[in-house]
Amino acid sequence: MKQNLEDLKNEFAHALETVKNRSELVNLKADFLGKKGKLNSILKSLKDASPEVKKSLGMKSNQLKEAVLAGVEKKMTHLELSEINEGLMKNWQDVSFRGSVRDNGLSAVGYHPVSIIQREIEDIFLSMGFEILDGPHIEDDYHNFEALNIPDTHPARDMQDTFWFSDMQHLLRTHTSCIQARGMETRKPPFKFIGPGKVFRCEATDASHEAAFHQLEGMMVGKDISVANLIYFMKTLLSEIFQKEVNVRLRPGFFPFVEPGFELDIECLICGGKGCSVCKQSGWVELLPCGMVHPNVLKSGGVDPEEYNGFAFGLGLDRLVMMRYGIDDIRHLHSGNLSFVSQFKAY
Ligand code: FA5
Repeated sequence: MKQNLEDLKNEFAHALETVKNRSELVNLKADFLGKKGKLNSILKSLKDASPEVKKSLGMKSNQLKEAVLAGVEKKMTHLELSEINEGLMKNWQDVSFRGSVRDNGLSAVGYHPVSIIQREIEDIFLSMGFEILDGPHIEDDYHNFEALNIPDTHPARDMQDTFWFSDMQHLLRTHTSCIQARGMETRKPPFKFIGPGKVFRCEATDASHEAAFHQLEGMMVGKDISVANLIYFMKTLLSEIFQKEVNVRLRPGFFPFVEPGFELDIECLICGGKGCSVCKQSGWVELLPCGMVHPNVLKSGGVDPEEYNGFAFGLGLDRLVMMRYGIDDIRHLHSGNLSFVSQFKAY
């Protein structure tokens, strides 16, 4: 019987060497230690042996059992490591290897649709003699509000929910109209410029609202500028962008920095004016608030309102993009999804 246990030990050691994977190992373990396994069948044959024999062989069989368990565990660790290494070798990539296609972010993906339209508008206004200005995202209270005829106590401050810095003097600009304020400070009339950029409002998002979105400001200051000039530039802009007639409506709008002020809405091109989540079932999308620059704003910018006047507008770029491409939710524009961006024609 002792010999049988000795033979079983050798048989196990030999079988263990030939095991190639984890399922073979599990089977081997069952074959030796399972209920109907080889060790148990030896032990069963001991039932009629004397107590001394049972005692001595019982000890030996326990030792064998422990040796089998230890062997299985060691082999299992070895097999697991080999599997991991094999997987790594199969998926190995030389990260320093230079690919045959170089993607500079434009060939495969293209410009973001907001950039495409922004550049088109910049070209339209450059061709009409406008300058392109930039301004800081972090603004001061003066340029975002005060210089635009919105003093500290003015209720219009609540029209735009502001992200303030802890000093309560600086903020993330809520509109590109601050570019007007800064542009006037460094120019003598006549002048005309546009100022595109990102703006920020502490607002809940929905199909047509984002907390960070894009506007494009425009301003023209000179002598005898009229609402007719303003409407001419707005119409030129829209017909160039859409390359077709679009239905617009002009209605009175209140902004402290213009007088009179207007809201130029475009008929919703997502639903054709029938009503949808983008136009909030109204059939119209607020796109282009505008108006004649308020004399107080001209004064703050160092321009004499007795001699000069002008118009200003603040285009909602994201909504314009949505209308042109038929995008039914503004959040697609900020999703960071490259497959979404790659649908749009590069500039
Ligand atoms: C303004 O921001 C004014 N500064 C515009 C202006 C400039 C008026 C010059 C007169 C003269 P308003 O808050 O309405 O106005 O925003 C302008 C446009 O930005 C809106 O018509 C809309 O197209 C877009 N817009 C406003 N809020 C959001 C938002 N949360 N998400 C996306 N687009 C928005």
